Parts: sequence; C-alpha cells; structure tokens
Amino acid sequence: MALLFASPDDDPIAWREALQRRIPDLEVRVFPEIGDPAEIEAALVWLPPPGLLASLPRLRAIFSLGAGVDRLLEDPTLPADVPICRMVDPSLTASMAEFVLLHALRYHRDLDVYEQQQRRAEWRLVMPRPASATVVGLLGLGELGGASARLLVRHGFTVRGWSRTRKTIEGVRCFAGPEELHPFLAEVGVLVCLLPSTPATRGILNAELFARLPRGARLVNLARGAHLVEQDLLEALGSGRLAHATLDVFTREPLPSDHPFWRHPRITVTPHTASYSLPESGAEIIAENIRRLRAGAPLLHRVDRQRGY
Ligand code: NDP
Ligand code: OXD
Repeated sequence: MALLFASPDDDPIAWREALQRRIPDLEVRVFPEIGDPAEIEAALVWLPPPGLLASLPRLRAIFSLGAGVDRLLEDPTLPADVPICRMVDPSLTASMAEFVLLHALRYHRDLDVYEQQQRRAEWRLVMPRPASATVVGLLGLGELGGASARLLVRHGFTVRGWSRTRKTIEGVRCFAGPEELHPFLAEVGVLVCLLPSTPATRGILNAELFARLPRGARLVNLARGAHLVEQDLLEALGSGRLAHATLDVFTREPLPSDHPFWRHPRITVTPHTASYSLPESGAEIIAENIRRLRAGAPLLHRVDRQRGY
C-alpha cells in the first residue's frame, strides 16, 4: 500500500520516518512525486490542491493532518465515498490547551491594558485579582476545548463551556445548543472560540454575540477565520463593547499585509500557530488507522460529512 503525503506546512521527511518506524513496509510518496496514482490507497494531507484527492482512483482513506477539515470539505471534487479521519493527537491537544491558558492569563493579568498604557508612558496599576475572578468561556468542548477547559480549571479560573450536545467536565459549567448560547455568554470575560467551521458556526462571532458578553470582554479566536465577522469585531472594539481580541486564524491566510487587523492597537495577530501536531506523536494515530485500514477495521476519528466535523 502506498500513502501520499501532501502538505505545504509540514515536514514530509519527519512524517515519513515517524510512520515507517511504526509500519516499516509502508511506502510514503511525497506530493508532487505521486508515481502511479492507482497505487495510492491512503492520503495524509493538509490543504491539498483541489482535485488532487479525486485524481487517486484507488483511494480508500483520507487522513487529515489538521483537526479541522473544513478546507478539505470545501473541495467540490472530494471523492464522496472515501472516509475522512481528522487529527486527534496529544501534542496538538497539549499545545492548544497551553495557548488558551497563555491568553487567559494574559488577559486575566491585564497585559493588554499595560500594553496600551506603555504606549502613553502611563504608570497605573490594575489591582491583581485571583484567577477565579475571571470567567473564561469556551465555544466548543471537543478534543481541544475540553482539554483547554480542564487546564483552565486546574489553574483556578472560573470556566464555562458551550457545545452542541451537553458535556460533563468537572469544574466546568456546561451549556448546550443554540438556546443556551446567550446564558453561556452572560458572564464571560474572556471568550475563546474552538468550534469547527461548519454551516452552523460560520459567522458566529458577530455583533449580536458580542452584545451578549459583559462590556469590555476579550475575544480569542483560535478556530477558523470564517467564524468571525470582521467588521463587527472592528466596531465592537471601537465602541468598547470588546476591549481586545487575539486572532490566530483568518479568512485569508497569510493575512494580507494591508489588513487593518495587523496595525489595530487592540488586536493581537498570531500566524495560525496556536497548536501543531508533532510527527512523532501524530504518526501514532495515523499508523493505527493504516493498520485498521489494512485489517478492514473501523477507522478512528472519522469525520461526519453531514455535520461538517
Ligand atoms: P472537536 O470536533 O473535537 O470539537 C468540536 C466541538 O465544537 C465539540 O464540542 C462540538 O460539540 C462543538 N460544536 C460543533 N458544532 C457546534 C454547534 N453548531 N454548536 C455548538 N457546538 C458545536 O474539534 P477539536 O476540538 O479537535 O478542534 C476544534 C477546531 O479547532 C478545529 O475544527 C479547527 O478549526 C481548530 N483548530 C485550530 C488550530 C490552530 O492552530 N489555530 C489547531 C487545531 C484545530 P459536540 O461535541 O456536542 O458535537
Ligand atoms: C488544525 C489547524 O485544524 O492546525 O489542526 O488549524
């Protein structure tokens, strides 16, 4: 069996070695060196060129190098009957939870306020409060949102979470479904988005949602740019409805150099770097799924195409 590796962002050599340490007879071909397309039965991909997967006539499984599969599902030529499995990996989860904690702490300790004050050479103390005084709300309580919630609880934050179906996470007040979105938002001081991008969630970070947050709340979008209505964010920051935003993901990546987010004094931009899968740990789940594919066993972390995640 040959596996095709295609990603503009990941190191093909490191992935090939990590996979072959686990499955020595696995042939890994790296795009664009495909060879005979009919020999490829599995693909490990991140942002593959549209049409690539459709050009593989014997493809039996698509493994996403990312947790989010929205871009894959956007390809109109995506083979309809080939299963898609998304990335669930301890290094991806741990680095996301760490990034969420980092920003919760940053806002909790008012570093965004001090950055503004520094520009004005203004020395003014904001009295520190215990972590429990800051309510962090997570949109999405899946693999990444759930782990982030647990880490925030361990750190002493007051944590709320919202998901499609109800969750039970120790120390977290969990809300579910559209009817509980507004109650969830009511006391959230730091809102973190970790939802998949689907027809139900695109544009969810909009003026109506911001209006439900306490005035001066901070926003952290680590999920997808499509969740955010950009103009609504600029207006919310302008009016003081939101105090600050941290954005790791954008509708266009790289973020164009003339985009207003780059120079906005109340926005922190990071280059889609919140979390990353290391080949050494990520290869574990891919290898397990290849063994399952060979054995005809059910694959792990299959995407529900109807749901979009
Ligand atoms: P999961 O599928 O494990 O979790 C998704 C969560 O979102 C679930 O709790 C799900 O609820 C909830 N959800 C989905 N749709 C809705 C809805 N309509 N209303 C309410 N809740 C909803 O995904 P992950 O946690 O692994 O990843 C989340 C996203 O993070 C990815 O899709 C990707 O976009 C982004 N990401 C960003 C990275 C970065 O570096 N910036 C890195 C990795 C991921 P339920 O469980 O009830 O279905
Ligand atoms: C992912 C990402 O979905 O890195 O894994 O955005």
